[in-house]
Amino acid sequence: VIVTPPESPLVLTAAIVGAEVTRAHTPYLPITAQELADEAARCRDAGAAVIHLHVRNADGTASQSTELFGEAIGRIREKTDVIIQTSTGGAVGMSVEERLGPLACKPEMATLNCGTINFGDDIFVNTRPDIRAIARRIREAGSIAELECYEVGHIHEALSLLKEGLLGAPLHFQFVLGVPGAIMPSEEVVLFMRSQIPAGASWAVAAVGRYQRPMTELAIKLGGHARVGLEDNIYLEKGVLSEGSAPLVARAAAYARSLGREIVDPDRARVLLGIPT
Ligand code: KMH
Ligand code: ZN
Repeated sequence: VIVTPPESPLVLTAAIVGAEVTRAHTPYLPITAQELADEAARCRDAGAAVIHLHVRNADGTASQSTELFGEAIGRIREKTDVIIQTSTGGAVGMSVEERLGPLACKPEMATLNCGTINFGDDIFVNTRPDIRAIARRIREAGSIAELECYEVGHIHEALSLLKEGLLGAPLHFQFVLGVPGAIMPSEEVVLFMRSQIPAGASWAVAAVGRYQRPMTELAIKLGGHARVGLEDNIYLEKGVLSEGSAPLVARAAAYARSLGREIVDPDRARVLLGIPT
C-alpha cells in the first residue's frame, strides 16, 4: 500500500461542463467559450490548478470539435494560467476519431479512458485497440495522459500500456467512481484502487453526484488529489444547486486547508505532473 503523506501538495481539478449535464439540469452550466473561460478563471481563483475541459455546440449539445476546443482554450488562456486537460472521452456514441478532435490543439493534458463500462443506460466503449490508439495520439500531441479508471481492472490495463511503452512514468490516475452501472465509491474501494498503482504514480478521485463531497474529502485525507465540478455533480447541498463549479472547488480547498494540505497553483502542478513548462 502506498501511503502519500497527508501534508503532500494537493492538485485540485475542476470539471466545469462535461458532456451530459444540460441547462435543464442546472442554469449554472457554462456553454460558450466566454462562459467556459470565466468559469475556469473563477475555479482557478478558488484553488483549481487543472480544468478538465469539454465543449458544447451553441445549442448545448456535446462536441469534440477542434475548432470549438481551440476557441475555448484561447479564451481560457486570455484569462488564466490553469492547466487545460481536454477530454478524449467526449460523449457516449461518438467515434474514436471524433473524440480526438481536441488533440489537434496540443493540450497540456488529455484524458485516456482505460476501459469500457456501462454508463447509465448507455455503454461507454473503449476497446483495447482503441485505448492504445488514443494513447499513441495523446503522445504524438505532446500531451500528458490522465488515466481515467472507472473500475479496478482499468488500472491494470494502464499498467499494461506502461509495459508496452505507450505511457511514460510517472502515471496519473483518476479514479472515477459512482457512474451508474460501474463501481460505487467507498473507502475500501479507494484504498484497494490505490493499492494497485505503482510507486511514484499520482492518484485522484472524481466521484459522481452525492458521493462527490465525501469522496473528495476522503481523497484529501488520504493524501490523494481530487476533482470536483458540475460534470460530476451539480449540487452544493441536497437540493441546492451549485452556482457553477467554483463553489465546489472553494469548499474542497477549505477542507484541504483545514487538514494542512497545501493547494498548489498551476505552475507547481505542472512540475508535479511532469508537464513541460
Ligand atoms: N462523457 C463521458 C462519456 C473524459 O472526459 O475523458 C466520458 C468522459 C471522460 O467524460
Ligand atoms: Zn469528462
